Amino acid sequence: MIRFEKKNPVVIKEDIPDIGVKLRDVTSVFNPGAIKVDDTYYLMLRVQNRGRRTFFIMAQSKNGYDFEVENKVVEFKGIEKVKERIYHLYDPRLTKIEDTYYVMFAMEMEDSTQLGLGKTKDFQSFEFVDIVTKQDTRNGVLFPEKVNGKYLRFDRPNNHQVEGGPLTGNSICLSESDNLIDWRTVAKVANGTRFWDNLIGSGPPPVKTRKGWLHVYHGIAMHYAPIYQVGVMMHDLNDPSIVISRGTQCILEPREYWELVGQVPNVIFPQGLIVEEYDDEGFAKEDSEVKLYYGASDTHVGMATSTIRRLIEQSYE
Ligand code: BMA
Repeated sequence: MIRFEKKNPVVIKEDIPDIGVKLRDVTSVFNPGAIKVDDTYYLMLRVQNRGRRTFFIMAQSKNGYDFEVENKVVEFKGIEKVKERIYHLYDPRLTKIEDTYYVMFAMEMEDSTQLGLGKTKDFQSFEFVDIVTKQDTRNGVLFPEKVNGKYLRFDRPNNHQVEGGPLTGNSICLSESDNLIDWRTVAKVANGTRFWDNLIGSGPPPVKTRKGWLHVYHGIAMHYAPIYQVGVMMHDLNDPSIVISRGTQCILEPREYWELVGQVPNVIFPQGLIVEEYDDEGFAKEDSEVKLYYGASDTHVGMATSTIRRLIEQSYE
């Protein structure tokens, strides 16, 4: 992938307006969900205040790199039905299914981290749907359409304890659902390797191409201090539990100072992938440019570009 040259990082903490006491002179802005509707690019930003609490704030752009950040926080109506204490919502991913935009995010609660689901039709008012996991899980990404009559998602159960570190995970699973609320794990689809991606989790939601589902993910090298990088694999169109190809090298790693240095150093965390062109049947065109939005060192938002063709190629390299 090639870092966007004109401007990077594309969103920094100085872009976040003063939204009152809780969000004044914030610490960082990172790990955004992204989606393009007609000619508008939307980011759902993860903004962290000085109490290191996370808030979601929407931003819009007409060119994909100059973003105007809203001066209000995203509130999910109905989230008060959750009786357990919620500490943070974080790492949102945006997927359009039929005429609704869904947000899947991590919910850090008293005893575990679960996946939550929200929805909106206009990016102005948001509704909380439900908690959609039963075991500690992060990195949930919804497929943009049903496959064989089922809603699908990739998710990453947290069943790997890093010594002295967080509960994390080393395999991505495929889950299915009839109603987007009750989910069943179908298969473990990919494990971490002994090389650059010891621990893994999905990045942005998968993209439908003529050659299969394109799946960008993050891989963590754990040999010393963790390094978060980006990788790519392809899955069978009719049965996404089948991995057709998986790159042996990362396709983007921390190199710029703003990726190497920050709140958590050495982190590129991909969460939003925008495909510029789809064909009439809804497949991403191979020549289409893609824009990847990522959190850089848990401090800023970066953007890199590529094409569908190149990403598919890299899943074979
Ligand atoms: C992961 C998540 C991300 C974060 C990354 C690097 O486990 O918590 O939100 O960006 O660690 O700190």
